[in-house]
Amino acid sequence: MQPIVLYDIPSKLPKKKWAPNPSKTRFCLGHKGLPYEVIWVEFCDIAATMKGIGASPTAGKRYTVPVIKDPNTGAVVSDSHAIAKYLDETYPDKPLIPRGANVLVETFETLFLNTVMIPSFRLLMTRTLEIQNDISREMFIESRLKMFRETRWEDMAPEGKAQQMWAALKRGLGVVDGWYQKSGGRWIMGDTFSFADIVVVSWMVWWNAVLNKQERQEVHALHGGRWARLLVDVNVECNTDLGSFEEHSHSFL
Ligand SMILES: N[C@@H](CCC(=O)N[C@@H](CS)C(=O)NCC(=O)O)C(=O)O
Repeated sequence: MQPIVLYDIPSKLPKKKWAPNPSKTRFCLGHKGLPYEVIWVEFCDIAATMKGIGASPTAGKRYTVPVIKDPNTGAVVSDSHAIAKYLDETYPDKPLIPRGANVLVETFETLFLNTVMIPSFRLLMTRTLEIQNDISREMFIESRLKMFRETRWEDMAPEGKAQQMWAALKRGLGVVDGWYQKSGGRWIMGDTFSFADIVVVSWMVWWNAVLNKQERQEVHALHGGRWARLLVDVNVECNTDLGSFEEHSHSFL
């Protein structure tokens, strides 16, 4: 089998990886044990590169990553959920989305985003600017200001509001902790590992890349250490190495 090509965004971090959506695809490919290689695309080059390979835009008609190009079938697939479905259809061993659970898994991410990410997005975006390569800074600022309907970067997450967003992230995690407690197993679907767990952990890969050490330790200690444990468990399940909360990948101190 020829390696699948994964398009991902680099950063200033030593291992370059940081972005939540491409992380989902890394976990998916790892879970299925499929060989892949990465093509790094700067944030400012995503649209041109994706148009160039014939990839479709995703929600909001934006060109985004992850995108995969599978030389074994000729397929070019955009969007982390569509990629998970494509991988299950084309390489059915070790399913990512259990039969019949498509809608539930997709709805799960919307709920997770609304509960944890939306209330804290602006804070994480301002932190993300710090790890963007210089070439992408301007475009990152411009596009995120437009996305959040702001005109000045300072208004994205001013000090007092940043504290509230940080508190909201932790509160949201408390809700998700409740879901895991009710699941009857260590995964969202009880004893069945699924794309839903990949979703949760992929957003954590982002936090791990942008939060400072103290903040990471705080998340680590929350809910009996659930999040650090889940990150390790998913990495084991997927045979991946996508960071842990102990790893000090970056410091803003
Ligand atoms: N629904 C898409 C969202 C993808 C997405 O937003 N990716 C981000 C990186 S994590 C991106 O490429 N952003 C480029 C932009 O906003 O211009 C998916 O699940 O793949």
